[in-house]
Amino acid sequence: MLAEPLLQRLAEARHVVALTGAGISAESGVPTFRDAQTGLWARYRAEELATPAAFLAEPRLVWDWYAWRRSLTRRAQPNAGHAALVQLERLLPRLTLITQNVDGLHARAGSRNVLELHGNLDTTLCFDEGTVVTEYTDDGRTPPRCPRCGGLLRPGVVWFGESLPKATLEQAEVAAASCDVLLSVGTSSLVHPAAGLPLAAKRHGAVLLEVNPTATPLTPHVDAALSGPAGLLLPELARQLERLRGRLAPSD
Ligand code: BV8
Repeated sequence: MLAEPLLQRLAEARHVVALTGAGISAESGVPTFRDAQTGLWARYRAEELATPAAFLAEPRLVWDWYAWRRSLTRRAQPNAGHAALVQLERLLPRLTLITQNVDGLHARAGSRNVLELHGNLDTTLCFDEGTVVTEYTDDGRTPPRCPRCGGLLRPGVVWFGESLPKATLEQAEVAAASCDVLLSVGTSSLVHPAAGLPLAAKRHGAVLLEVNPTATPLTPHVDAALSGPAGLLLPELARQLERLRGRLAPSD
């Protein structure tokens, strides 16, 4: 697990950022973004479907893909990795959780301060107006239509080629630039601008930790690469921190 000096840096951190990707939800049974797609979707690559062009070309196909993913995430439960981040939020003076995931599992696990960079599967937008639609009638047409303008409805996620929500991205950039430790968990570190946040943190003097069973483009830049599943390593990290806290408690 984490070497003592780095654990000490984590224990003394005033502000920690956790950046998560699809890997933290893998142990909840939610396929990662770059897992080979299965069943009906085996012939498509996620990056090909998660674009405005794909939606305009095949609205029913893309809507159904997101409906299928929504059905998976609704059945999924947060796992020990999500729970460990809730525990770290309690153990640390300040934890900012930035996620690329759209599955809502961090909030369901109890994390409070979550920045969803790429939106959320449970939000629905009017494609033409770009506004949130909370209620609509399902008249059998797929995708359903906007009750206000009749435009196509779409999932409230950020597609490739679309800008991230401005305020959320700014909050994430400020957090990365001001944290003492950044923990990158379960992300292939390929998608920008999210993938740039750990290096921005490092440029501002933060310690970089990575939790991932495989190496990523970020790995050469981190202070410690914890190789393994988040569901195992994050609870161990929280336990190490708690034990260290216990040792420090009398002199606190
Ligand atoms: C934008 C929502 C301005 C939709 C997603 C700079 C350089 C290069 C390219 C670009 C750049 N700036 C912009 C781009 C283009 C593009 C991009 O980054 N392309 C990449 C692929 C080259 N970015 C954009 O288009 C972004 N928009 O920048 O706007 C702009 C506008 C026009 C033109 C240019 C710029 C928008 C990006 C957002 C796209 N939407 N999701 C949906 O979900 O359908 S991104 C999608 O990928 C998911 O959100 C996912 O989270 C994200 C990243 O994937 P990961 O989370 O990392 O998941 P992945 O499957 O890849 O990896 C899983 C990892 O987990 C693996 O490493 C695995 O080893 C690990 N793992 C597995 N099991 C476990 C585990 N880890 C721990 N425990 C386990 N048990």
